Amino acid sequence: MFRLINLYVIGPAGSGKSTLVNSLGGWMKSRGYCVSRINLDPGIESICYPADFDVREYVTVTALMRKEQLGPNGALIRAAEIVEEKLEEISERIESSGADFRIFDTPGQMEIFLFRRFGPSLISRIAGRSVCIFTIDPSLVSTMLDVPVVKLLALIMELRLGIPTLEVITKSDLHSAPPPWSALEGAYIAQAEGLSGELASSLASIVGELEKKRRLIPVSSKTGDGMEDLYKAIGELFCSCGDLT
Ligand SMILES: Nc1nc2c(ncn2[C@@H]2O[C@H](COP(=O)(O)OP(=O)(O)OP(=O)(O)O)[C@@H](O)[C@H]2O)c(=O)[nH]1
Ligand SMILES: [Mg+2]
Repeated sequence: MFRLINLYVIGPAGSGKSTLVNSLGGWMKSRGYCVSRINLDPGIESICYPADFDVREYVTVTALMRKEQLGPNGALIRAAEIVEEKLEEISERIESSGADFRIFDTPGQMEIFLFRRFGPSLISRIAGRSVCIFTIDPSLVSTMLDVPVVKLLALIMELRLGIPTLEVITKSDLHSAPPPWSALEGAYIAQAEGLSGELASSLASIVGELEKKRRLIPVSSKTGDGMEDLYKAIGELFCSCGDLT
């Protein structure tokens, strides 16, 4: 018997969320799972996957910009408020789909999902086990100073949403994996001075701990590389053998 698992794909703008919703969903379907793909981004123009639920039935950023004379960010915030007002109806509709996995696509301005009530409220309402898949564009981790930024962002996300988080490096067909933090830690501390030097040392130990406990999972939505690894990592969150069946 499969467990119902909600996968919330969250990450910075353009990091490959929507494409991953499509490719991971396709990969799971090809292995016989029943998958439901859900668009929670009211700003998206066109969706690259067959959506079983589309929040744009309720509100779109483009329409709000016109109707309420708002800029794109203001309209997105307003859209999040409108969605929140309809949360009961929306969560009931999402739950009515009988899937093994529900994969949620979220807005590129991730603070809308993360720091407004919309995201955490939705997650707490939807039944099933939930996982955050934090998508990281490899071009954002090209220097040693980038590693702590993404690791800490993922940690903040986990604390804010209260669900386990997997760190996924997308577009692995375009870039090689970032260097391990352990190899860079000394250099990171060495370049900071004064108070920031002391803080850098504490930060380095937190990031080092995070790296030991949570690896970066490289995936490519274009080639399908890493999908199996991601699937296993989801399984390992709930069962040490990694088997979801
Ligand atoms: N080569 C390559 N390109 C990718 C991959 N995943 C996504 N892309 C490209 O990256 C761009 C952004 O992808 P999206 O899936 O729209 O990213 P997103 O995070 O949903 O973007 P927003 O919703 O605007 O924040 C698109 O041009 C994709 O085709 C990948 O694995 N490999
Ligand atoms: Mg998108």
